[in-house]
Amino acid sequence: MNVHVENGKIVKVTGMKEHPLNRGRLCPKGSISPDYVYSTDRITHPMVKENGKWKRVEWDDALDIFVENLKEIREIDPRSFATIIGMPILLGGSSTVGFIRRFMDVYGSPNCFSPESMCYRHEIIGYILTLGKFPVADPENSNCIVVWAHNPHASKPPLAWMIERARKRGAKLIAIDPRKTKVAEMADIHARIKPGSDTYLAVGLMKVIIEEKLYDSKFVSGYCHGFEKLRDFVSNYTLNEISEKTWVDEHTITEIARTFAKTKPACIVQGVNALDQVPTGIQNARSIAILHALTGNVDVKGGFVRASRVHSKNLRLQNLLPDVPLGIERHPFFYQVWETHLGEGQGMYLYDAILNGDPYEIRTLFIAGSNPVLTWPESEKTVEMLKNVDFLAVMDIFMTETAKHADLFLPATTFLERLELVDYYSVIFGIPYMMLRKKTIEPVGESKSDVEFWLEVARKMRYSEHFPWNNVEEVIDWVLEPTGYSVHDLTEKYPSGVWTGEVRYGEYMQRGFRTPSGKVELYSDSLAEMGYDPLPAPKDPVLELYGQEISKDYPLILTTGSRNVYFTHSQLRNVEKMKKMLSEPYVEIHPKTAERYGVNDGDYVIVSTEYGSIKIKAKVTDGIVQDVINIPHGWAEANVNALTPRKPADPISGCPLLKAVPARISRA
Ligand SMILES: Nc1nc2c(c(=O)[nH]1)N[C@H]1C(S)=C(S)[C@@H](COP(=O)(O)OP(=O)(O)OC[C@H]3O[C@@H](n4cnc5c(=O)[nH]c(N)nc54)[C@H](O)[C@@H]3O)O[C@H]1N2
Ligand SMILES: Nc1nc2c(c(=O)[nH]1)N[C@H]1C(S)=C(S)[C@@H](COP(=O)(O)OP(=O)(O)OC[C@H]3O[C@@H](n4cnc5c(=O)[nH]c(N)nc54)[C@H](O)[C@@H]3O)O[C@H]1N2
Ligand SMILES: [Mo]
Repeated sequence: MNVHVENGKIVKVTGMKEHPLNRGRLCPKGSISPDYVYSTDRITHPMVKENGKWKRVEWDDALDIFVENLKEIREIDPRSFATIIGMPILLGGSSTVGFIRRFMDVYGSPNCFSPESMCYRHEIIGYILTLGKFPVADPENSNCIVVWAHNPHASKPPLAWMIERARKRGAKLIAIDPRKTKVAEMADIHARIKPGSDTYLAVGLMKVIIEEKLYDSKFVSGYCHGFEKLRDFVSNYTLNEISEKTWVDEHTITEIARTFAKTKPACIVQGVNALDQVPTGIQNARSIAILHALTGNVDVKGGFVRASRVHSKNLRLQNLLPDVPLGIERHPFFYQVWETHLGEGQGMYLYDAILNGDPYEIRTLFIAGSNPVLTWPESEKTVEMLKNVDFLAVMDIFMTETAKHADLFLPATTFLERLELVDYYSVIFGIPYMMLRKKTIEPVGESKSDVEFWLEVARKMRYSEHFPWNNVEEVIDWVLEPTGYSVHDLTEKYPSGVWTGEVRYGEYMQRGFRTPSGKVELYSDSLAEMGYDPLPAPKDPVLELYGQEISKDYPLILTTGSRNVYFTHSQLRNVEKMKKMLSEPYVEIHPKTAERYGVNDGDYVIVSTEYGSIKIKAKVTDGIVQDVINIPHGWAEANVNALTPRKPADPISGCPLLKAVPARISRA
């Protein structure tokens, strides 16, 4: 976006027409950036907690406190220092994430965590295990788009606009969602699926495609491994059983399968987290990759494609590490799939380490750009964990529910007050593009950018060998070196970004698939060797994790987190303009379900699970399927994560269950 600055102050932001992704449009969150940057709630100086009270300190003292603690811990066991970084930092691109993690590599702690423990990572792993790479759907050029567990009008507007453009030129559209999203309203077919049953539906689609011989036999025989095994496997399921499990009728299953297989090219746009947060998260992603492969839509324009990556230098020094992170012995693919290193631990294992010293103690925790009290599951335990750690440092812009528990508060700049390399458009959107996010104003108050903070910590730790840089520009120039561009180029010559490669249509014909078999792994020997299901075996999350009895006490299914265009997770509630748009959280309930419990629209209800209860306003709507309730996350006044379990649910990735939790409601 274009940021208009007058006398060192941001006065407004507008869309940037030349940007290939948003093409000049902004979502409401972009437009209100000045309110966010200049919010009077911002904490703009470092603070330490003394006898339960915050005390303002100078940066140098704050840095000394932190560094002394790190030195002490390193003597005991460097692994006892852990970091959690959240979305704003992950979206800072490789020069920000890699930088913080390089520090951990040099320090000697593998214990890096992020919300990827429950988001997106699972999709990446599933696609790599199946295709040896991580492609994305290409709706812009597609004639049949399946939007599966995704609500891009709320969560990824540029993608919603791509789908709208495709729809206008006549592309078919299919939505798979328990809720009536905008995409579902636009769609030819809307499968109102039971949450958590998606692997069943995928198997049903494979069954129809295989048994009706709608698959691309040339691609399957030439480039797929394990077709016969998959064919035999899907023949074990009847459409009747799949319909019972998914609440999608047989006719609709068949129609989706036929439409998807017969329309060329076709693609499936997988949501960013809903299919992850169930026991079959990896298998869901595998299923989506398999459906593209069966129908010959891999590496095809309008299908499932990959764009060339930005060839920048990697800041990580993982070979210096003494050990793998927490959770990885149990879930090795979460850390590494063949030659692809994913570089962090499974955060659900932090709880036992901090609370029980299992398998060893975590003594110091650093959290930046994340608000786990509201965004991580089982918040009662999350709070207990934050209270139990010996030393907690939080770097944030505001005094969040998480920061309240800190011993040290470090004030961060917003994304408009620092320099960053945005080099992930190709990975997320299949657009081979790179752009520098400029520092538009000087940091507000004494706030520091995350990378500047770590540069200073590295200096005080005397890590000059691995941190030879004097400032962020030098870091980014180092990262950019192989690309032939510099910070200067991207600021002066190409301020709106540069194209960095192309979309690699037909890639497999040149280089095959980088899997052990060299083919698309419909059947995965790698999963079989580790004792996991080699085929996308469906599981009912409730039966798998709780057993049938639970439904006596908790008969409803709670899905959580559905995005809203005005907020990002727990953020922006303190921006008046946004709070006006939506002032209070709510639980969505189908009219028939509401009637059964005597609940009217606007009533307050108590929603309970085995993990806790919250009081929340009821929104009675037929926009949600019967017997399912939906609650967004990120609201301190009704924290849905008080209701969610932290226990790893997916045996392959360790992802917790956030999308199909047994629940009940009662009148408040
Ligand atoms: N405005 C805004 N945008 C965001 C974010 C934000 O907080 N605010 N967060 C960003 C992040 S980190 C992420 S991960 C993405 C997430 O963005 P999306 O992937 O769009 O995720 P959700 O809105 O959680 O869920 C998408 C849809 O999945 C449906 N769903 C729920 N459970 C199931 C299920 O079991 N099966 C199926 N088939 N569907 C189900 C929900 O009803 C919802 O309509 O959004 C990103 N964009
Ligand atoms: N029940 C349930 N829980 C969920 C989800 C769900 O669907 N259901 N979704 C999950 C998903 S997919 C995700 S990705 C996570 C997201 O989880 P988090 O990443 O923890 O989400 P946010 O609430 O956006 O927290 C970001 C914090 O960073 C601060 N911040 C902003 N910019 C900066 C910066 O530049 N530097 C620093 N240091 N701080 C900054 C903000 O003030 C805010 O406090 O939530 C997860 N939680
Ligand atoms: Mo996410």
